[in-house]
Amino acid sequence: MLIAITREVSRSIINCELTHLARTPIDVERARDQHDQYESALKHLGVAVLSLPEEPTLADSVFVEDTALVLDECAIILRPGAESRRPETESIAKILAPYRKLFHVEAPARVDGGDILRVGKRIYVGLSTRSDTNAIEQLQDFLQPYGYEVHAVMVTGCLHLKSAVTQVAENTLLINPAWVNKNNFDGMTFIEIDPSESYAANAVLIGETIIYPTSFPKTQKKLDEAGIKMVTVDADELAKAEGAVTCCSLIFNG
Ligand code: CIR
Repeated sequence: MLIAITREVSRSIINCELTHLARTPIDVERARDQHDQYESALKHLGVAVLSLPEEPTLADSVFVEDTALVLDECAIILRPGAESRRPETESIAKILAPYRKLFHVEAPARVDGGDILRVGKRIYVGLSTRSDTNAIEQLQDFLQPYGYEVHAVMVTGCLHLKSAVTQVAENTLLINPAWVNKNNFDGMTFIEIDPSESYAANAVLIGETIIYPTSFPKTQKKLDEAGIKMVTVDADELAKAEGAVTCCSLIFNG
């Protein structure tokens, strides 16, 4: 059975980290309603949702993806690139401990889960403002014994690797080629986002269906035409905090 760890939107989300967007007011209740929709979409797809309580003082704590990498064999507790986000990992380590052997990325290395894209046994790690080569070396040391290959990928113009590319089918990536080069991903086929929808490359794949934001109709049409099945959710309120759909869960086999 698939399990998703999620966390309620913090009342302090207005103080979130921002890198590429200007600060605009965020309606906490609306963000919470949209987050409920997202959890319902996960449940609809047969995922068991473990919803953690709000962390009132941790502004970005809804974005649980950035705190850990969970694989079938182990989990790695990450060291988020933004200092304000590092206290988020403690509660995630506690909840993951019964499920997996844990490794920890050690200082001074920095890496956000938003920069980690797993495709089968390949782990792509974005070199971004949040993630560095020291962390990539540590991930390599943890994961080589389990047969994973770790690849560094340059990203430009966006927060995370998964702002630029995510998996939408077994061998298919949804990509914004302005932010990441296709040559990094040998053997994959690609669906390009519509160039007028820069943030459209982030989707959550569950089985053969994606959870996808309603904000990108042109890219949605391309996905439909490619035969990708989807459940759509409103996600524009958390997008003001530079969060997308992958950011709001940690999904693993229970
Ligand atoms: C941050 O800048 O850390 C948050 N405001 C947004 C994090 C989004 N997380 C993700 O894409 N994995």
